[in-house]
This record gives sequence, C-alpha cells and structure tokens, in this order.
Amino acid sequence: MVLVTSGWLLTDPPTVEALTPYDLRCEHRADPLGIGTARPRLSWRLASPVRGDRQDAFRVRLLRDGVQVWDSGWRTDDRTYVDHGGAPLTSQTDYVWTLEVRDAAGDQSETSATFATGLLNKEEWEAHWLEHDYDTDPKFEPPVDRAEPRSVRQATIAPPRYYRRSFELKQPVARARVYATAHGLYQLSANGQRVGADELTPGWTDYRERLAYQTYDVTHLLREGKNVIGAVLGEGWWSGYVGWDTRSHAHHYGKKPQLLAQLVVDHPDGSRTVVATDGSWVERPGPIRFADLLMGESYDARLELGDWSSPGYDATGWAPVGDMGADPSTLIAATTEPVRVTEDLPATEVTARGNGRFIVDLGQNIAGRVRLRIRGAQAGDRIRLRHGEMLESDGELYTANLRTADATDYFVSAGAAEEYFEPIFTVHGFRYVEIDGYPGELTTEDVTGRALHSDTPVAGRFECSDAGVNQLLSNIRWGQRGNFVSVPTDCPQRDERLGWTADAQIFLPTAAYQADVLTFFDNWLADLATAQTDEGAIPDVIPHVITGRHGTPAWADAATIVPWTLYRMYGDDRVLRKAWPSMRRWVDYVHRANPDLIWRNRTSGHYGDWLQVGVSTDRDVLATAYFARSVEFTAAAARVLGLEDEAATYGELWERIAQAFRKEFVDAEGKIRGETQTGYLLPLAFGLLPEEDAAVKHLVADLEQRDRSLTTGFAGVALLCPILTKYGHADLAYDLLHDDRNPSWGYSIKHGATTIWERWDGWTEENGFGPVAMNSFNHYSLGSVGEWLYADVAGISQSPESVSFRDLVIRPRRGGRLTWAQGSYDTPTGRVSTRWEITDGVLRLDVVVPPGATATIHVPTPDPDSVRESGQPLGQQVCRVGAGTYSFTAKA
Ligand code: RAM
Repeated sequence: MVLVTSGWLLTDPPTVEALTPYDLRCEHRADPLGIGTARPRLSWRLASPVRGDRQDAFRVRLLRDGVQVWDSGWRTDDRTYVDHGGAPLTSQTDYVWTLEVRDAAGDQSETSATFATGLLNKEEWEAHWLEHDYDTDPKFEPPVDRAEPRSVRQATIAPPRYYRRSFELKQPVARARVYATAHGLYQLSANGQRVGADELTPGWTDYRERLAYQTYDVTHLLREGKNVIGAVLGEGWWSGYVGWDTRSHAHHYGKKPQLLAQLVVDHPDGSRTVVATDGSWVERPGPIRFADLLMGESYDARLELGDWSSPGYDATGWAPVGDMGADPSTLIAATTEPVRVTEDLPATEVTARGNGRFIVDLGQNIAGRVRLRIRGAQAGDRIRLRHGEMLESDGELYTANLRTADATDYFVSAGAAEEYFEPIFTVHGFRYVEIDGYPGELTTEDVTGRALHSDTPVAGRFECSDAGVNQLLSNIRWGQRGNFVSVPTDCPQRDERLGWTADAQIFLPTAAYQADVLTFFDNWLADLATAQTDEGAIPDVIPHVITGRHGTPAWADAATIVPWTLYRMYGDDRVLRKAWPSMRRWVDYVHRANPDLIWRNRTSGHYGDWLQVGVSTDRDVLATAYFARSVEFTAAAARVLGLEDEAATYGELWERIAQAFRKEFVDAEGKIRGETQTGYLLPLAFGLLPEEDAAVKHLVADLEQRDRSLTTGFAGVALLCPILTKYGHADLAYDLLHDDRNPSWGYSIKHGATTIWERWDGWTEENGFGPVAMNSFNHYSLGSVGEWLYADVAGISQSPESVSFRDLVIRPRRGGRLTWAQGSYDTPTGRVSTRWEITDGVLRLDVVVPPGATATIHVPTPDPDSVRESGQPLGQQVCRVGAGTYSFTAKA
C-alpha cells in the first residue's frame, strides 16, 4: 500500500529560456488511455521568459506504431489547440503526437505526448454483464452490529462479491489493456495486484443513459503462461443508498450490482487475445460483508480469500456467475479524471474515552476514509469506526447532522499480529473518528485519514499576509475537494451528497480558479441534458434522482450558467455546441410559462436566496434576474456558435426582460422590491439597471445600517465582494472578508472551521449546533467568495470579451489588513501570476503574463506619476502589455 503524502498540488511550468510548449493534453487530459472520440482535440500550454513572446505557428504530427498518420502542416496561428484533422482514429490504438511551435523570431521547439483510443465501436464489446443471484441466497444477515432501525433497509443490501477468471496466454505480452465498468462499484485485480489507483469507479453518471468505462494498462501485470484477472463488486450509486430516500424507494438504477470487463492482450506477432466477462467466470463472497457509500463498510478479516486473483489459487467452491449477456448500449469512454486518494493525513490527536474507545482528530474535515492499523487483536475482536465532522461539548462525536447516514465501518480481526483495515466502497465526510473496541492503546501512528476526490488538476494558488484569509482559502479548497467526488455534490457527510444545481453554478467560477474542472463539469452537463424534462425544465439535482422538483430559479439556471462559464474560462466552444439545445430549451420553458417576462409561474421548489440571514429576498426579483441571466448567456452562446437569428432573438428577449424587471421591481428612488442585499446584487451583477448608482447606494446603506454585516444566502454571497469592489467599495468588501462576527466567514474560522459551513449559523456561541435537519460543515456554496480572492485580491481576471484568459485584466485591489497577496492561475495557454506587497510606503507589483496573452495592468497606487516598471519611470497607472515578467513600483 502506497501512502500519498504529497497532497493536491500545483505542477509548475518548466523553467525555460525561449518559447516552449508543455502540459500537452488530448481531450484536455494528460496522456489519456481509452479516449472515446476518433477526432480528439489536442492542446498545450506555453512558457517563455521573453517579453511579447507568442506562438507564431505550430505543427502537429500524429504517429501510430512510428508511422505518421496525420500532419497538420505548419499553421500560422497563435491558438494552442487543434482538432485531429486526418482520417478518423482507429479503435484500441496507441498514438504518439509531436508538437512543434515557432516563435515570432522563427525559433522552434518540439515536444511530444501520447494517448490511446478506447473501444470506438459498440460492436467491439464482447463482455457480458455478470451478476450474483441474490434472490436465491439465504436471507441476508446484516453483519456485526448493523442494528435497527437501519436493518430494515439492510435486508435489501447486496454484499460485495469477488469475481475471477484464470486464463492462459500462449505468447508473450506486447500490450495489455482492460476496459471495465460496473453497475455498482468495482475494483480490479490481476495476478495478485490491484489494477490502477482509481477509486469509486465507474463514478456516478445517469446510468440509465450513460455509463463510463475505464481503461487500464496492465501490460506489466500479465505474462506468458497462467494469469488471473478478478474484481470485487459492490453497490455504490447503482443500488446503494443515495440521498435521503430509504432503500424501499431507492435502488435508483437497479437492484443487483453487475460487472463488465474486457481484457485485450496484444502479442508481438500482431495477434490478440481477448478475455471478457462471460459465463466462464466464477464468483463468491469474501471479507467485505457489507458496503454502502452512506452507511459504511464491514470487513471480516477471518473471511479473507488469500491470493484469490493469482494463478495457482485453488478456486474450489467458487460458484458459476450469472451471465446476463451483452449490452453495451449505455457505455461511453470515461472523459474525466477519476476519483483518487490525493492525500493522506496523519492523525493529529487521539483521546482515550475508556474501555477501548478513542476519539481521533485528523485536524482537517475531509471526504474519504480511514486506514487503521490494528495490533494485538484476537480473532473475532470487533472494532467499530464512527465518523463525524464535529465534537459535542463533552468531547463525544457529533453525528446528529448525518441524518440517516450511518457513516460507520466495522473491522473484525483474524487475530494476526498486525492487521490493516481500509474500506474501499464507502466515503465519509469527517474530521473525527470514534474508534471503539480497539485492543490496547491507540496512537496517532495507527490512524491515517485518506482524502478522496475527483483528481481534477490543480490550476490556481492564492496566498496573502493574513492568516485568517489563508485559512478561508484553505477551507474553500477543502470544500471543493470534499465535494467534487465524481459529481459536484452539496455535502459529503449526511444522507444527501447530491449534485444540487445552484450550489454547482454558484461555486463554479471559484472552482475553476482552483482546478481544471472542464472535463469534470462537461461530464456533469451531459447528465444535465439527459435529465431535462420534455418541457425543458432542469431537475434540482444532477444526476437526476430523488427530488421530483425541476425548474427552480437559480438552480435550473445551471443549464446556461455552467456551459457559458466553462466556455469563458476554457475557450472550448464544443462545450457550448453540446449544451446549446438544453440551454435554449430551458429558457424557452421559462418564457412560455411567463409571457409577461416576470418569472412567477413554474418556479418549482423556489428556494429563494437559500440560507439568507434574517431577510427575505423577493422571490420574483431573484427569479426574474436569473431568467435574464440565462437568456443573456443563451444569446451569447448563439453568437459564438454563429447562430445569428437566435442570437438576435434572445438578445432582444433579454432587453425586454430587463425592461420588465425595472418596471416591476425598481421604484422612483431606485429601491428594488424587498430591499435586500441580494436583491440589489443580482440586477447589478447581471447588468439589468441602466443607472446603477442608486442601487449601489441602497446596497451600501443596507450594509452600513447593519454595521457592515451581510445577509446574503447562496445566491447573493458570490456577488457581494465582487460587486462592492466593482462599484468602488472595496473597503466594505475587505471588512466583510475580515469580519468574525456571526454571520461571516471569519466566525466559522474563529470557531475552528477547516471547511466552509453550509449555514452561517452552523454553530453559534449562543445556540451551539444549528438545526440538525440540515447542518453540514462541508458545503462549498458560501465559499464562492474564492473567485473574488483570485480575481480582485490577487487581481487575475479577463476582459469582458476575452475567453480562456487571452486578454487579461490584472487589477489587484489592496485593502483590509493585507500587506501582500499573490496568486497564480494556469490559463489554457500558460500561467499568469501576480504578487503585490507594500513595504515602507512603497508598493511593488510583480506580474507574469503567459505567451500569446495581452494584459491590461492596473497598478494600485494613489499616485500614478510614481509608477515605475523595472526601474524605468512609467508615469501612469494603467498599461497594456504582452507576455513577459513585469515589475512595478509605486507610492503605496
Ligand atoms: C439542501 C442542499 C443544497 C441546496 C438545497 C436547496 O438540501 O444541501 O445545498 O441546494 O437544499
């Protein structure tokens, strides 16, 4: 077992002397295996220390088995991507691509990368679905201690099964790949070794329509002669608990887990051996007696199977599998990074509670699981692990907020001197673990917290002189990590963990500054499109399970906001092309139901400004503002896609909604109905007011009257600091940033938060814990202020017309307690970074602009005449530059 201590880290660009491409991607992924398209997009980033440097031309060549199959030719173009333009790629084939770039001076640089296609045609699937017939089993006895009341539901649990197949290879192995997936969760082994490091595969998609298969290279695991391939199969999202439904209503996709795998071995002579799941496999139960994402896992080491996936193992007693035949209809190649263990956190504190019971603190709230070392246990000794985010005032674990999620794992010892336990098919949201029944003294060395999440590549970094703000950023980052588990979820701990659409759209800009989330959200958008109702409404949660609600203002608008934001951040117009039908159908749905353009009808659950504080933002104001926003982005998408008529139609509709908004909600003094902070923020941010001063004045007056305290919920909070800053009130934004009274970010930090809380009053000095019915301590929505830290404090943003940060706006805003701040962001073409610092009355601003980009730099000084760049007088506050490193000084 390899422990991962590195964390979720940023990879720095190479240090270079001239224009150099790096970070080559195919379909936005580094050296991917099993891509599902015959015409992939190839892209790269650029680094250069040379001022004004840019790519003048590029050339891509594609090779298969050393033979060139496509040459783009030299293209005079500064874009850093190209779509494969040769003959469609061949299925199940490895490719190498070389990239040459040429700078303005004519100097060239070359590099290369690889990718492999998956099964590009459904007919290539020979594998059959395998399942165990749980119906004929003796009634399932819940393992150790899974007591009432949950046992009612456990009666329908399908305990994991182990599957294996031994086979002989008559020739050496040149290349071996496994294409695998499950209705459920699976983990593959070959010849006694785990295959890959992916977790919770195949991830969660709308299985009724789309099921991702994963591709693994197993060349190094196989050999001529006898081999074994095997898998353990559990329930996961397919048939386990998801959300708050009880099992009787659940089984969202099916009742029994099923396995599908196809091993393809290429031999040196060009021949191929295929070993696919079929009736020749055998299966049996094993040590995992129970596994569920929400409830936890039970492992009985006495039932271990030994070297069950190695040749020479005696498989007597393994049963024939249920062969359910072939059906590849829903299969798609995985398009995004899998969930992985990205960091191991050593326990920071162990408190003995008597009688073999301990409370362990990891020091950080995470989504993941524990790896436990057990020494000196007797066979049959049972250890229970309960997980929680907080402690009660008496030091006991706080679990009331988990609702019906047990979040409890069990380990039964086989009596070996040293044993390890780590569940594989469950994930808990926790900082503390209660370990009960441990033999002897538990120490911090015995417990490791393993953080699990979708391994989206890190893209951004932010740091400043204030410890509280750095902690806020850390909490935002961990909120993202704990909730980007295959899909963007609301929370990782209670019986929910659903892809709530508003949470996702509100947090997306922040998420995208921190990590490359393009493929992650593109995958989710595909499920959004399939879940759209015939009328055009979008369900509240994607993948669509549970709520039965759809078309909620600010929630369903994810249909337009997510694709448009992805396009702005990453510049991949294919996202818009795919999303266009659902964008358009969504706004048409709202329009049809609200011909007078005030969105009052068909507002579904209408949560308003969810979890706002002591005020009630007018629901029609919120809904109509969002209607305008969705129409604006639909029109913008149409323009990008060259759909001129639609662009004009939706553009004109937007004008009419804006007019209707003003007529209905804005009075003669510029007050907006409801007079709440969010009520002002939405039309200001969405550009619905021709004259903004009055709204800004009322917004500021509201904050002042409340002693500079916020009232915003999910919908308003993301806009608060950016809008205040935009309209000249950065001082107010900084006050909110540093505030530590309730409600504020600082209040949770003052009380030890290591993640963003769902509600401002999750825990208060006056009342202790907030309402247990809904009190997550790891919800990212209120962390949407992260965008402002990157865009306005570090000062990294782009001009309104720019996509993929080709035209940067570098405009750091000083303020609050900060004496310095720095940030970096890996744009699709390369890294931009900033650092500002004030010492002894002098401001220093360092900026790095990537090749090909332009930047408008605003030096934050009150005295433009004092500005110097690299020691030379500049005499102005704003300048426009190309690529390179710049160093400004000015009076502070
Ligand atoms: C809660 C979720 C989510 C929110 C909905 C309305 O149950 O946690 O954050 O979007 O309600």
